[in-house]
Amino acid sequence: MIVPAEREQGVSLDVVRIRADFPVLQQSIHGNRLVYLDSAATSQTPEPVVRAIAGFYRDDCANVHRGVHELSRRATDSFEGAREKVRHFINAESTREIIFTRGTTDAINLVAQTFGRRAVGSGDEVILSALEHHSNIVPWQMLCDEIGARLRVIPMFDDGTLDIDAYRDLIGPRTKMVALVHISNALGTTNPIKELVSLAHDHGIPVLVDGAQAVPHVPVDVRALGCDFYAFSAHKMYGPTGIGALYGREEHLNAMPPYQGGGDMIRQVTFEKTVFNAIPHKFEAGTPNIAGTIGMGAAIDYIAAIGRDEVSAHEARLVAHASERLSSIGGVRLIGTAREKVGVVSFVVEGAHPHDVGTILDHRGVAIRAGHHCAQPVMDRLGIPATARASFGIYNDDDDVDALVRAVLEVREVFA
Ligand code: 7TS
Repeated sequence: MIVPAEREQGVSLDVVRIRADFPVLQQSIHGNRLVYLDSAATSQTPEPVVRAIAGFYRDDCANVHRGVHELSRRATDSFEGAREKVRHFINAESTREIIFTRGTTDAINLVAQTFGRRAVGSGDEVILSALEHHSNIVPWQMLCDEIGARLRVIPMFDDGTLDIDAYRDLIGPRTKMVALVHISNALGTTNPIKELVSLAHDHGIPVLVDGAQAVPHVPVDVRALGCDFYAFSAHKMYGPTGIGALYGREEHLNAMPPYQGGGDMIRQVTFEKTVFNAIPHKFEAGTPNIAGTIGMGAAIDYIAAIGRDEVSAHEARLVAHASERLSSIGGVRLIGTAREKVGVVSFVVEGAHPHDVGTILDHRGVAIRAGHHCAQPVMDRLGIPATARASFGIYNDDDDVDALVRAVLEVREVFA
């Protein structure tokens, strides 16, 4: 999508061409061009992904791993083909290490309730960070409450970066699990995951990484990161809702008990005893979201065709540009100013509640999210109830930043 001459000059993606793949972006909202800046919540879906999902229902709809007939064979091939795409996408060693889930939340709950339940005992500790999304807090809290363990939290500085020295001090003989977000959805902070994983591994402690906000924006290599588990959702990376993946190291997955019981996760069932299926099927009870996995595979193909390094560079430039423009507006304060920041720009406007900011922006066709972003502890730590958050994707460009800035200037006028 990038012309070679432009690549040399560091010019960005061909956004006009990319946008043409997203029918949803062709509409106006309240008489204005839709400027979609809420991809951190859910990204939009390009035509090839929609076609792949529709194609399954139109031409190949059947259950997987069961039938001897042609349609079932095709469905199974596409389903397992998507698993291979996911494996390659995060550079896992084997497709046995890729479990399809409903998304990031489902993946983290799976690990907490199977691996976590065995690894963490009464009096033990689970370390999280101050930057976590609720979905990487609540499942661990539920587990700890049930078994009498407790959560320890890596504190963060005012700029939204974690205090690594404090993390070092938190790790102790009672630490049995570490669960950390790769990139913060509320502030955009990129955590030094490889270093954080390695510090835990020095003490033999396993690490789960919440990669929901990382996979759409930066190349991810689970083997290079060294993590034990990595969770993400398709709907934040141009794929469908209701599907995601959990990467788990093979030796862990083999040792873990199943999460749910049912069809497909078994090898043999009698009323006396069940022999479970091999991984990854042991963790995929019941008919899976077949169309979803196929859509997720198509989304991976779509991103790969554009180029992950190119996506990363384009979005880094947009985030820097938006940060600079917004912070130059009087009365606008950026929330989260880490140097390593990806995908999102959170901000507050003096005298205006973020929800009012969001509403005025919506009237100008600019879609952002306003609220605590399912990261209430981040807001509490910074002493604010909420932020306005613009988040970026492959279809955004400088015109979108201009529209955002114009609308925020209007907010300033209204609330001055
Ligand atoms: N982890 C992070 C870092 C997230 O940003 C989200 C969703 C989740 C986990 C949960 O993902 P799910 O697909 O299982 O729901 N984040 C957001 C957001 O920022 N705005 O809406 C959802």
